[in-house]
Amino acid sequence: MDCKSKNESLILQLFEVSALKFGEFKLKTGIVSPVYVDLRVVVSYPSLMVKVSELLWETCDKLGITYDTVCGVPYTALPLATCICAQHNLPMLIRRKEAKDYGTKKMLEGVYKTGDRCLIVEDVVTSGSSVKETSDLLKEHGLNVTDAVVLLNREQGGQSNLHRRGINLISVLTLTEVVTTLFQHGKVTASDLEKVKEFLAANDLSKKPEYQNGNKENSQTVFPTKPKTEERIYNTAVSIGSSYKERGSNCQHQLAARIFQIMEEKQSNLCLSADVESSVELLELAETLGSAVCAIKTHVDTLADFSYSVVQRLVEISKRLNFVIFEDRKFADTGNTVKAQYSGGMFKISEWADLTNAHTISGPGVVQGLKACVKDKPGKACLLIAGMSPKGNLITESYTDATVQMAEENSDYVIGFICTKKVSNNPSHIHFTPGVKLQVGGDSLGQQYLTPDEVIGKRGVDVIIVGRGIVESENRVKTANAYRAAGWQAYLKRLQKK
Ligand code: S5P
Repeated sequence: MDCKSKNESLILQLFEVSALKFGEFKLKTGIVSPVYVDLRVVVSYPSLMVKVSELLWETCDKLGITYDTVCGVPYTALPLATCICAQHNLPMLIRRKEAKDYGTKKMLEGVYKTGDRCLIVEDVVTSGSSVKETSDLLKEHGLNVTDAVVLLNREQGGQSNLHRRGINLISVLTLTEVVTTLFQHGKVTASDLEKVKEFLAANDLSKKPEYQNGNKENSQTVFPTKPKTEERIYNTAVSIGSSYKERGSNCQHQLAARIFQIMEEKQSNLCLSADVESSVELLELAETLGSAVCAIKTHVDTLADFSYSVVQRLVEISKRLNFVIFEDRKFADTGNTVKAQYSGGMFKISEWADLTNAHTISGPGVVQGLKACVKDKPGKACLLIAGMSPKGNLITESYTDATVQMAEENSDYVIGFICTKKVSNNPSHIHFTPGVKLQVGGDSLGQQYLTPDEVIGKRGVDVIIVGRGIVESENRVKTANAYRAAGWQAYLKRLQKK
């Protein structure tokens, strides 16, 4: 049975068991709704419960969502999560709604490690507040939450509200699909269909501040990041787990599209960090390794003999060998200062670098300042530093969240991140990860290295940045090709898991 007919048969079954009712219902929020969804009854129909769980699992599987453990939002989704985990041999966690008043007083039951990725399972999403509460608790316990799967999305803004919180909501069914299918099968009237459509148009809770910031009933719980005024829903046919090719053909920014295209064409997700002090050596690296990489990252202020003609030569090589030039300037000052630093001085970075990067510590002004220098150059872009590789760095989860939010708000210029793991579910965002070597380890100054397999395969990033692993090797060409192959294999393996 294909997806469409599976959904159709499920909708009809849910209607038969009165999990979906039409009429006039006053919700706990006070809103009068023409439809009432009560999936609690599903537990009384074991074969239907298994069917629902399988569809939840399959929907995630098709999108290539990866996770280490699963947690159902109490209480209706608990048996659904249990069925998924039992059927697919997955570990599960149980969130308590109230702490026990005896014994350990734990709010989260089960075995997990810090950094484990947890998939949230939910029956119905309206404003998204219950998923958010569960995600908050999981995050407080050190788990990583990026995806939630729901049987029925009531399409009242829950997806946008959760997305602001960095959670990608995957839904098996939408209310529109449910009511349209029931109408096509003669189960509801044209007037029911119209009433639901009108209700949805008038009740987008992502536009209501009290819901944007969390649960209306519990206004103490607030999202840490500023709600966005304009929300962007991703095309669910293309996810962060899709191929570079698909992501490239669906993204708006010229440079992001170009990077995805180069990666696909050259089968390379390797960015060389050309950290050398001599211009001759920089150009030699570009000539010899340019064909194996998608980007070359520079620190021009470390060149002892910098002259503007060097970067002009570099641009010429980048065009010939088809790679992007990324100046790792890590801008971090006020908007006005970074504007001068980006376009002026002796480096004039905005003239020749396709890509640069910035810290977000000083707030959105940094992006505004940089953007102002290249407003007529659509091929220029910036990465925001959402995570760093060195030991003891001070970046926290809420800093990362706010950085992702800043990227969303500046999608005309920001195309991704420097990070050590996937931080955004936006398929247009490119994740660049430094601190990569074929062997794990570190240096004496705090650098920490992970392997291409770990960062691309497990942590879901897109581009590996490799410096000394290549530059200090005996045969740079051979080593660069080994990194290129390792990065690409890890990516192909990740795609196959989809
Ligand atoms: O967190 C970071 C961010 C960056 S951009 N950690 C990093 O190592 N980098 C840069 O990546 C760093 O400045 C250097 O240019 C490169 C890593 O070089 P490697 O020799 O340690 O591979």
